[in-house]
Amino acid sequence: MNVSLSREDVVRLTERVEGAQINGYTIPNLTNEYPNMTLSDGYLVQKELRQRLVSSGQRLVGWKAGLTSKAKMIQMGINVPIIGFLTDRMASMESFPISFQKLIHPRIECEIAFVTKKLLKGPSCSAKDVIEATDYILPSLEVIDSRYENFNFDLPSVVADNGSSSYFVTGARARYPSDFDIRSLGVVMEKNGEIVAMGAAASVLDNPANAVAMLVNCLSGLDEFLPAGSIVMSGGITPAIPVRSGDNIVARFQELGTVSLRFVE
Ligand code: OOG
Ligand code: MG
Repeated sequence: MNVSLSREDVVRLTERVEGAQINGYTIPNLTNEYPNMTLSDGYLVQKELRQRLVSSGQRLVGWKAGLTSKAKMIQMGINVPIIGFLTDRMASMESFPISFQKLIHPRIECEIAFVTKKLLKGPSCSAKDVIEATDYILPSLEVIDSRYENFNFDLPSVVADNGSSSYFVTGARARYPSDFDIRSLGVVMEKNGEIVAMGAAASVLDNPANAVAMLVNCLSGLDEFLPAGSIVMSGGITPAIPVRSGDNIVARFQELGTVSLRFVE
């Protein structure tokens, strides 16, 4: 691993990111202060953050892949997929409006979520392995909220901020991945009744199952694996859409039904 941060630096940066996440304020990119910070350093900070949240009582429920579609890579100016972790505190429900109190500049993404029934381990996990280990797939929405000013970041900084993770919501209609071709699933996203984005699941690394395989192989590089019963968000299909208090989002997925989300003060 190509790391430049000392243990003290990792702890310091984790506290900085954690403060910004909990209280909802922005911080400069971590690379401003540590220009030699690498991608591996970013994952060290992310791991420290995960361990702190877990020891404070949050439960690890799964992982997320990010920057897995061209649309997202172009929007964010980074062409390397990333991963982040998901805890029970990030899970929200469709019927439960999301409060803007601790949010900065949230954006919404529509994604295919996978729920696994078998352990998956890298370093050579394939899309076929992922499909075999998948219990079912769900339509989902992710709320991302970068802790960096103007939603601008570089790769080590966004990884340290756990891939901008904020909330995720899944829809109720579970489907078996063997029942259809995931690649051709279409999705239409509406904000306050107007179509704001649309796409097909194939935009995500040609098949969202490839994003899950990438995630498992990335986990292996971090000496981790994906336990059975994990939820995995495979990454935004379309560019992320900014939202404000009062906005209503509905994502209509072909075959998977709809997922909706409302934002309040
Ligand atoms: C990074 C997180 C990207 C996705 O689905 O691509 C992500 C960001 O864009 O802030 O969650
Ligand atoms: Mg996402």
